Amino acid sequence: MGPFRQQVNDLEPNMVYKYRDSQSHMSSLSNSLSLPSTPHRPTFLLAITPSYSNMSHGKQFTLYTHISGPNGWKVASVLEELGLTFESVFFNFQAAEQKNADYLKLNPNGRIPTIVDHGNNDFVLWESDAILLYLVDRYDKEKRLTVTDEREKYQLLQWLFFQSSGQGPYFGQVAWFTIYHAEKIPSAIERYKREILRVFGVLEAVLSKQDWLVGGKVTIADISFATWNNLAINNLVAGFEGFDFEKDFPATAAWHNKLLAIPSVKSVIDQRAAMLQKH
Ligand SMILES: N[C@@H](CCC(=O)N[C@@H](CS)C(=O)NCC(=O)O)C(=O)O
Repeated sequence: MGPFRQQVNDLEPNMVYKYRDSQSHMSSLSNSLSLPSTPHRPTFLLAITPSYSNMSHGKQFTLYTHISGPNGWKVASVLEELGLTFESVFFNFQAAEQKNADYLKLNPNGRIPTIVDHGNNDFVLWESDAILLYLVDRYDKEKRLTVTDEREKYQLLQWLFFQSSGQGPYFGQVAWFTIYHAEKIPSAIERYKREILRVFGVLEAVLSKQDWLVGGKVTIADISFATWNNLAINNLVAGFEGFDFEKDFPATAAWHNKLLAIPSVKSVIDQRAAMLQKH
């Protein structure tokens, strides 16, 4: 039991973890990032069922996620877009719930997101882009969010790999060095902010010639970038050396706005903002 945990054994016996955070104030930056900067005080936390997979919520998927983490919301948007039902279990990172021994049995990496597909013998999968691929391969029967041409399939993978190796981890370092790293190291902060601009530059070079990353239509490749980009634009590089998204990266801005107009993408961005406001 962590310092802020209260175990309630006779409530909601099949929920894994739920918490409600009574904390009312966080700085605007930490509000938008993975970890709250001030002490996090859940008013209750349930740590109950021994089984992470046999859920009784009746939804097809369980999604282990976090109210702020862009990678979890990305998965939620594709689940929503494909009309799949899911129950989100939000971890409290401050209480290190993502490192809980039971959760590590599902995801040895101790991070979010992880899904359990109760419609496929409780199949467990982690790494957000692997999850997106699984969802479209198995459940996107009309191949709306993916491609079928062989060369385009590899291009789709190329963008997903670039997102998971070149976008998410670098963008996350701005959050780390701005908020959580004990020492303030301006050169590190600057390096990663510049890396965000570099990634926007890569996207701009491509999107100034085509509307979508691959296949001439929106796919999971585009969607996989949306939540981190949104955080970067509105927060991580906001105000950095006169950063002006629309002016500096017009094609990427137009593409991003088209992504935000997709109901499932807009929905998760709005849900995230509303939850951060509340917590
Ligand atoms: N490449 C992974 C990254 C996962 C990741 O870093 N998730 C963050 C939240 S967005 C996390 O769980 N952080 C908590 C931690 O590092 O303990 C993916 O795309 O799923």
